[in-house]
Amino acid sequence: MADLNAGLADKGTNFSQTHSIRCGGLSLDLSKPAVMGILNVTPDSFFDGGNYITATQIIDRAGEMLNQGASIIDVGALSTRPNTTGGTAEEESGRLIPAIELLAGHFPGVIISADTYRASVARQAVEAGAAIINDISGGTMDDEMSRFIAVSNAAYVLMHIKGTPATMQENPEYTDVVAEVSAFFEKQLQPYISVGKENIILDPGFGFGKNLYDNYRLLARLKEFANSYFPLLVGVSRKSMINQVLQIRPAEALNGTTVLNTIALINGASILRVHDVKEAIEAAKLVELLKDNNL
Ligand code: 7PM
Repeated sequence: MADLNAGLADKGTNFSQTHSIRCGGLSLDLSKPAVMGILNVTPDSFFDGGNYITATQIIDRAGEMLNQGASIIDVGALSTRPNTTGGTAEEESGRLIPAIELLAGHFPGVIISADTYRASVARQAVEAGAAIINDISGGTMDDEMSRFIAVSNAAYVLMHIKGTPATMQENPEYTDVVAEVSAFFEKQLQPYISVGKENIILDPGFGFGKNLYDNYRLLARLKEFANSYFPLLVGVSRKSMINQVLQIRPAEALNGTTVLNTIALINGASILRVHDVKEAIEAAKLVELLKDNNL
């Protein structure tokens, strides 16, 4: 993973020394782990089941997550569940942009993340007040995305996916999943390293074109990514890597989620993307004490 630092090595710093990243006009404090709360404004999201559609519901749910300690609200308007195509750009932006405008107006100073792989939607989202673009394709599904992000002040979550949401779970195979995800990061980072963009967050993309064992391999070896210049985001909340092992439904997966979030934190995650903010904050507080070097 040393190569991930190559383009930035001359800056004489790495993420472990910077502790914050710029998100548009805002700054995200990463001196301790941050929690990103998931806010779905889709009619068919797999866990929240299509709640949070009306303006009141959006404000109430975001307010609740902020009260519980979330630093970021991640707004998504497109289902990226396996075997779906998601919907058109118009359907997506028609739900996403009003939600972002509403949140930006109601919670000024709060970091809003827009979950989209489309450059046109990302541009509108930033204009509407989004400070982070969360791209589950890491720039692979829209050639315009890297051009936009390279010149934007918005932070960028560069997530690994193998394939596309429609096909990713068909039969993913890796020789070395950690090496392949690292190589993907290096390739997809190039447009940003070449312009000196620093506010990028890396995400191994749990469940996105990985089988059960690939997901656990990534979690076990997360430290190999955490050594890079860029902070790491982990999203395991109520995912099948928990439900499959425990033979439970997503609604029953909070305890398993907390267990995996704890492991992710111990292994160097800086940001947890979750449905359940309170429990993630608790895990972060406890692990921070464990990591305290004065022990
Ligand atoms: C159905 C299946 C619906 C899976 C939703 C999902 C991540 C993400 C998602 C992640 C980042 C979910 C996923 N997962 N963005 N968006 N990292 N950066 O469980 O792991 O929320 S969608």
